[in-house]
Amino acid sequence: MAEHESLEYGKADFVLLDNVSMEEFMGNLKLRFEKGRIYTYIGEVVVSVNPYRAMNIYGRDTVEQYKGRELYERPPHLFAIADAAYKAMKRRNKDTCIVISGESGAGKTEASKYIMQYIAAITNPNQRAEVERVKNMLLKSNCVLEAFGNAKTNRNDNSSRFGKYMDINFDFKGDPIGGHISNYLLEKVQTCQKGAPESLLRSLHIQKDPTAYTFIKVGGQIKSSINDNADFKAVADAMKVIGFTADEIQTVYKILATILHLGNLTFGVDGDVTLIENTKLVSVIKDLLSTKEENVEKALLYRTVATGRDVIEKQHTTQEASYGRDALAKAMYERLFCWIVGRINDIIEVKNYDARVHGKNTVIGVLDIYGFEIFQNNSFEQFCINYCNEKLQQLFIQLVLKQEQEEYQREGIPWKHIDYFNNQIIVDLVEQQHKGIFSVLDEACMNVGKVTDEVFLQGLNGKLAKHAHYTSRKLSPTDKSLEFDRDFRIRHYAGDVVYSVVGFIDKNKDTLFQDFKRLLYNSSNPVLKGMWPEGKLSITEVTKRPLTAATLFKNSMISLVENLACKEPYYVRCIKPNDVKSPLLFEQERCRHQVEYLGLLENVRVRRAGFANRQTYPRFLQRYKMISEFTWPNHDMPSDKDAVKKLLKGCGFDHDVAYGKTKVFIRTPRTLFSLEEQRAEMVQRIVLFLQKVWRGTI
Ligand code: AOV
Ligand code: MG
Repeated sequence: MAEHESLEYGKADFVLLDNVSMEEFMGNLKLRFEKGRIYTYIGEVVVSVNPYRAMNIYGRDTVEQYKGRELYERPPHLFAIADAAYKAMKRRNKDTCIVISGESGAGKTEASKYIMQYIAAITNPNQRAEVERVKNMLLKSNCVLEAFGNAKTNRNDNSSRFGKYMDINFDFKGDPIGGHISNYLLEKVQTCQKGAPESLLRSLHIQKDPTAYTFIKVGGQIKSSINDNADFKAVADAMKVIGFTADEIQTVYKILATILHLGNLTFGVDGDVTLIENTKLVSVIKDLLSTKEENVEKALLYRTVATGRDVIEKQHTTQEASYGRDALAKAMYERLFCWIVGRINDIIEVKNYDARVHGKNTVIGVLDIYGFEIFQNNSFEQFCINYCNEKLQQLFIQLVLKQEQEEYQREGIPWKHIDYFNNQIIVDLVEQQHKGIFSVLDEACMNVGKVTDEVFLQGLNGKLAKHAHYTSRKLSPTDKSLEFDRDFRIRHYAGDVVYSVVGFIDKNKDTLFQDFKRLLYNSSNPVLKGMWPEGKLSITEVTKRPLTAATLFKNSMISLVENLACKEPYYVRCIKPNDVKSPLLFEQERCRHQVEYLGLLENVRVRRAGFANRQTYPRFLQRYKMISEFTWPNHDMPSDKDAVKKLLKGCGFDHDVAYGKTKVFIRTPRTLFSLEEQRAEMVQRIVLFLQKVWRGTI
């Protein structure tokens, strides 16, 4: 427990509160925030409050203070948790992960960057060039992914519109040798014009004024920070450093430009012929896509369909053409983003690592996802994002609240159960086979004939009418928060969210006409062509129904959680102090709500009643037997458990431990630290002794 700070800053660890009550918790959180102490522990969990101002606590000098230290030796900090994860990985050969959670704008992405920066700073003491290169690429990849995957929202000016999990691989020396990024569902077309130089804009036929582009206007506010130009350069440089070729970078620009131009395309009719109104744009687009004008036109206006053995070309209505245009823009952006992640992975993945020579390669994973969000209008994307947050909360419950308590029970340690809200019921509501919302959605999409959002909503109402966390306008007609017939509401762990069903079906099917895929595949630009391999298939060869967006997302979440659960987890719980991005304002009610739904009070209770460390008796003896005459070199007790008891009693630590059936539980980290110190001293003495024997002085 951190005891190194003056009490004027409050308690550095919530476990030290006199009484574990909401009032005391909030009092401490507020006091520390106001004193500029944005981090506080709950045991090994870091609670972080977004300061909304630059803090002078991430520099080289701070890194030095935390390097190699134990958690409780320094004031709470992200660096301490990063160091703990690093030590666990290095000393015990464990794969670890750092899970950062909290709602939109709470500071997750910033935290993930500081953690990466810390890991980069403390590794590679020998300045090996290859390791330096890898570190540089890992850091730069952040910048590129943010440029393409973040956007301004109502909740956060730099909101992550994709989830990111990054594994950093380490060699036996503890130096980073590579990495892998998994990305999760990118939300929406939110391209921002990134302050490109005039000459480039001209070559892409892009106007300097961002309001000239429909997609930028629709996509929310225009990101007009004064740094656009510098940002652009940073991204361009980062791509170069990572190893994107000039052709690849050019193609990226061309795709972005195409997407912007597509947004301005409009359709009209002449008699019964659908046509493109601004044909000049088609000519620009065909150049950007390295294809022929007639191909672009045809793909936008016609659809090839197979009816039995015949293949015919069916003309779009203007409405269908607009739908196709938007789907194309979105698909191109999403594919571009995934392609960028894939390219980065190709480049940063560990190569030539031979475990037989170098020992086990271990990883630290850092998870930074999109936080829980509620907008004015919530759709499929918010639904997925909020489900993702439910999954992570469930993991936290499993690992921190549930398993911990179950272990005490199993081991026969006296324990009074601590209650908490288990959100499994909401996770099931979304993902359960047959009955869950995703299943109902997939079913509705598979319907032959009537496939509409309303049919989906009827399905939900039919299956979930009695569910405590689900309701809809139809089921609760007098409920004022449900304004429209299309609304349904989920009671999430972090609050109620009203979703509109409009668009769920389309977004779930996520279909892009094969004609577009073929158009892009037939480009004479090999980079673009490479992004669309399925364009190779002719219409008669495309038979398999692709997995829906919901199914893909659900599967990716399940495997993410499985992956995290088999690592040693460290948690950062981020809190957003206010809605106005103020460094001064601590909105009591807002913060209390977050403390509540994050389950932090329960976390303190479990932690406080619990034990910081546990080890099986044989393992404990193996490590510490040398510090006691009763156990060194061997003990003559009836069991290892008795031997451990004798050892700890002899050292005077008996009061701070509990003896379970198979494990010894140590309450405070300080005790463990003392044991470690005594062991180190003993090792030193033995080494000296052996040296003397060797030199013949004994
Ligand atoms: P998020 O990742 O949790 O939201 P960010 O990490 O992007 O939130 O933080 C939002 C903003 O808060 C940043 O752009 C900074 O201005 C400020 N901020 C956060 N942490 C710090 C810090 N430690 N020091 C100074 N300023 C900070 V989202 O991605 O929307 O869920 O999707
Ligand atoms: Mg973020």
